[in-house]
Amino acid sequence: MSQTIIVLGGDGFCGWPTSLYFSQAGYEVVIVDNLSRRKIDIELECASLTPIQPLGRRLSAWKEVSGKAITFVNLDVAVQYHKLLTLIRQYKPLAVVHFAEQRAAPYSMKSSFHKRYTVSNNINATHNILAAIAESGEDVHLVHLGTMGVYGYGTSGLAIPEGYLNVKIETGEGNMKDLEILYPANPGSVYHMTKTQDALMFYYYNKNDAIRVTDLHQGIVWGTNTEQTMLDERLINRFDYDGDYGTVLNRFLMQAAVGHPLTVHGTGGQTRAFIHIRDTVKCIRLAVEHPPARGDRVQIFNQATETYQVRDLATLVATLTGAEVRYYINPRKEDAENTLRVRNDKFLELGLEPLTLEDGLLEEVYTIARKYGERCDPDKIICTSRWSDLIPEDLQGAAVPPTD
Ligand code: NAD
Ligand code: USQ
Repeated sequence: MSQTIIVLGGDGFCGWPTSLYFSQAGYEVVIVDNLSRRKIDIELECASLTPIQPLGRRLSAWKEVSGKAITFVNLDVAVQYHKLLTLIRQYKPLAVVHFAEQRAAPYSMKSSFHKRYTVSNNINATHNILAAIAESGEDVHLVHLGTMGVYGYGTSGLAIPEGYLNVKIETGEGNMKDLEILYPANPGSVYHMTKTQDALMFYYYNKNDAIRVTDLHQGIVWGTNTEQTMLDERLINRFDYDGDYGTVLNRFLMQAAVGHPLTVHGTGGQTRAFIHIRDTVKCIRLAVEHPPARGDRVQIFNQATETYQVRDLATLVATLTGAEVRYYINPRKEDAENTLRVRNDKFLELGLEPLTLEDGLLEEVYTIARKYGERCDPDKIICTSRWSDLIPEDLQGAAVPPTD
């Protein structure tokens, strides 16, 4: 059986450490990436807090350190369909891991250009890979990085199930029928909307072409290093901190490191699901090694290990570092407060032993942020992308702190 894994988006924050993890484990890894994320850094006039190396240098460093080669193919998955098809026919991979999408919600909301780019890139990328697997006739397992955000962030009351929801519907004359449906989609940004569309494409191609698909509904990834990226400075992973691409916990740790107030949006009552990057890579390997059988429906795992309220995270980071917590007008349209419980039994059953915020890794991220703090451009910290024109443009001012 083929031991090749094609990693679409393998130069990115999750894709790079995943590629190294599979390579270390003895798989043949082929990275496909069009380097669009690096080009977006140029557009935003911002760069990773950590000094990530050009991909060629990363790969030669990995060869030097591990003795293992990773192949790189520069290809736009959303556009270069025939090259993608040829690649699948050539390698007949065991699995394709699909990270190759525009993944920042604020970036997707900056302007009509950014909305249209995100839709066109993400939906075409996902459709191209599905169509290519179908046309190739190869039995390839597609593992996709989706998001917890497909479920929405209202307070539903129930622990979010893994993809499917059991419902009862009235069929008339008082008769009830049990149904299992995809959990209703409730996206909170154009980016999240593309992930809900991906889910329908998986449903269709699975039904029509029996493509084996695992969709990983992942929470917010925090941390930066994995065992492999720590082996050599040249292998260092990306650390996004800016208002578009930086995610909340890494941002708070970086802000504390450079002496900026922690930027809590609104009341900080938003509850979100989290996972450390070291658990991300483990989960993806577990998913690759536990594919659904051919003919099985789309397999959905919730890839999250903890839930936290944003203001509690700010308090935690402030306690650890002495940073000031500041409340900003929320640039997003989202519930001011929500509760969230998430089922993650499937990964636990497969043996995942989750890392938690108590495992000392906050300190590790803070140390990295302090080490590279001078690379931070303070002008890029505040989120300027607004969800609606109704939200005031001047977000610099502090808003009223929450009341209990
Ligand atoms: P990233 O932007 O760092 O990496 C994505 C990579 O894909 C980049 O290297 C980019 O150049 C590449 N890419 C994008 N479009 C492409 C295309 N058309 N053709 C070829 N390459 C393309 O993002 P990330 O944080 O690594 O996220 C990866 C995936 O995981 C995304 O799909 C995202 O939705 C999902 N995810 C991320 C997080 C998180 O907190 N980072 C959380 C949940 C889910
Ligand atoms: N937030 C702040 N202050 C900040 C930044 C964010 O209070 O400085 C708040 C936001 O308003 C939001 C929450 O923190 O309520 C999370 O924001 P985020 O930017 O950390 O995460 P999000 O936009 O949801 O997106 C990230 C990834 C995305 C992934 C998603 C998983 O960028 O790719 O899909 O997390 S999830 O949130 O579970 O849908």
